[in-house]
Amino acid sequence: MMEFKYIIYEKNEGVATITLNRPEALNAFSEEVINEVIRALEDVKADENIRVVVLTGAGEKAFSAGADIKAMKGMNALKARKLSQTGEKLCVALENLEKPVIAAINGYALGGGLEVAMACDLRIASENARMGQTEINIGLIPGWGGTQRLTRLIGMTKAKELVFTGKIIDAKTAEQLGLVNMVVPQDKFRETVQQFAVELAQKAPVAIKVAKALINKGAEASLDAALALESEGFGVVASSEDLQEGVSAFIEKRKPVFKGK
Ligand code: DAK
Repeated sequence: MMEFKYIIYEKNEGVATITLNRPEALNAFSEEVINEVIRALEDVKADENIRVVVLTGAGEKAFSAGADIKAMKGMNALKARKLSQTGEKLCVALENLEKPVIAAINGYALGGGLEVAMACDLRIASENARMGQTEINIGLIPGWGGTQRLTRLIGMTKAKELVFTGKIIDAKTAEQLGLVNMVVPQDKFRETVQQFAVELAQKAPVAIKVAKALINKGAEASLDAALALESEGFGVVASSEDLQEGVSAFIEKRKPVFKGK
């Protein structure tokens, strides 16, 4: 088993759960935390039994209250640059992972905490979740893609409002803005997330992998180029064993068992 100090890494029913585990600091992202999450994601990548990742926070209060503010005191340009690069590396690792990642937002997701949640594919919030790009309050701007990913997710009007004011919104508002996929009562949160993740883990892995890449890459391309990419991806998925299994299962009126091949 891998050794970690700041995260808990578990595997269950095809789902890997990475829990940020510094509840005394509201799971703030220090460089060590980020590097441990990146290391866990490398294991996820190598483990073909793992089909879905859940990223969440320990305790009842926070997913993550953002970058570690205490570590920023007296930070020079080189250290800030390193912190920015490490955080970006994590976000890119989440986006490029060929498996879906669910951010299970169990409380505050502020600043860098929200940015990391936005680099995940889906966001499930508990009723007590609170989200915001609060950097402005300490004289900063989002530095792990928040100005860009937030805008792509909810549009310029609301993105500017959140980034300029630093206000914290509740789970319901986040759902209305399209920032989270769903809101779940707090007492059913962990089990609902796991159930959702297990269902996702049973979907065809090749199709999910290609769909994730197409949606991410397509967002950066012209419609023409993106549609061409979709055709290529469709070709790949159509030649998968998973498709043959899906078709056979349909004809035989049974549940498909996908292998990711
Ligand atoms: N970092 C470090 N410690 C934090 C923290 C954080 N972000 N947030 C909370 N804590 C610590 C608190 O200091 C406190 O520690 P002790 O005093 O007990 O030692 C403990 O967690 C519990 O917090 P509170 O006592 O404050 O709890 P409350 O319930 O009263 O308040 C709160 C909860 C979430 C409203 C409050 O803690 C808060 O406002 N926290 C700060 C949230 C925030 O502004 N987050 C955004 C941080 S800025 C960069 C790229 C990206 C970024 C930075 C640089 N580069 C390119 C260089 C990203 C920046 C950010 O994320």
